[in-house]
Amino acid sequence: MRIESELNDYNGRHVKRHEKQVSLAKQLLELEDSEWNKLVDAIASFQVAVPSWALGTGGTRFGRFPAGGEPRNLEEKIEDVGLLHALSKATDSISLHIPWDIPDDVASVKAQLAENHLSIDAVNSNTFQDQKGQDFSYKFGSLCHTDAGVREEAIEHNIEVIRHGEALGSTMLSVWLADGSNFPGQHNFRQAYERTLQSLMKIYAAMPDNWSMLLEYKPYEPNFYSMVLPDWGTSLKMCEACGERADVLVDLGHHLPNTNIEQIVARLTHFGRLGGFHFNGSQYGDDDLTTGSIKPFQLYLIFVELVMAKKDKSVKNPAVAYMIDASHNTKDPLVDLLMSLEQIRIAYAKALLTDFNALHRAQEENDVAGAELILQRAFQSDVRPLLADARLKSGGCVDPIAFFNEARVRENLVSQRGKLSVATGL
Ligand SMILES: [Mn+2]
Repeated sequence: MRIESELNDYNGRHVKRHEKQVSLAKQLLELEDSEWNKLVDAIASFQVAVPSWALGTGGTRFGRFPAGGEPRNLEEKIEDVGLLHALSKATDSISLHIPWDIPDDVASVKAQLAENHLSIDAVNSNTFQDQKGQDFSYKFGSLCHTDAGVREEAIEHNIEVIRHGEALGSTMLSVWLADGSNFPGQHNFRQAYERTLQSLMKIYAAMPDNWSMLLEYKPYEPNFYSMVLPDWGTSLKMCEACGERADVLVDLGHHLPNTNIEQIVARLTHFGRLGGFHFNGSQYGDDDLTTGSIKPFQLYLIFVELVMAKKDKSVKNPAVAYMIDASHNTKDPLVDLLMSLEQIRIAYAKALLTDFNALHRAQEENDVAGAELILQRAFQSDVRPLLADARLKSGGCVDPIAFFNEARVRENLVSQRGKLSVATGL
């Protein structure tokens, strides 16, 4: 979909209002032009991957209500992320899920990625469902299974995912395991851990030297009594046993209610093992709501840890991979993703505005109120003009969602792809 001329026209009609807001924001935030520009550059370079499975409606176990015009294949998924990136300039890569996204023609996929200014983020394996023609079933687990044949099949699948990723230029394998048990007595906890670790080590050994593995934990669901990888500690131990290029992935929805996720982020940064994030919003569990929709303050505190770690020379900083992992049941998936991209950058911008020197002093002096007030001051700031400026300066849209609605993007997609097109994925 060619939107450049429409985009220019839209920006042209709104640029005066934008400039006025920038000038007011500079006064309110007490920023010199040079400080403002530095912030704009930092925000503009902050990119978050969109996964191929988030472009359609997710549904629940009770039903699914297609948005209409959902992407029907990998090419249309790339097209949709290309559109999100053209508007937001905040998502320059797409994360693929195998077997849903096996490319028919690698060269043409690569050409399409280049045309849309995109690259491939992590590739994700899938051992939480059985696929057609599969020899063994994952009903009772994959990498942890008691049957060596099942484990071998799951290992082989992960290696196949690495090969597909290599062909497309990815350098990361993301592993999330549904393995676990539903009832007491079903698993021997220690043996299930050991079998999983041995399987993961084989997958790790099959990765090219420049690849890294991201290991994602989750406390419950689909198994409700125990998960083999329920928490960051287990994930960390397994990563350490696998090798230097295995790091922990934090999915914001994969915690029990009220868990202090920012402290987990600080721990993993401290150990040099924070590999990446899956952003989403959560009220109760793995709700996969819009990022920042429920707990924006927590999101800000997570970014405070990330920005603080980056400033700290003693922190060994692995490259952190950022991705949105959300499911859209009632919102338009593309609008939802634009909202998440905005919320993530808002939290990042507020973290950048935080006075870390003053915070450090307040902490050293045990000034409890002072420390909290420093965070509140940054958190309560309105940083939206900074974000809009970053988008405009990168060639994006001053207001992506307003443009999406005005240009009737969803209606156009429905007329091209049909009302009942259903995206592959979750
Ligand atoms: Mn996830």
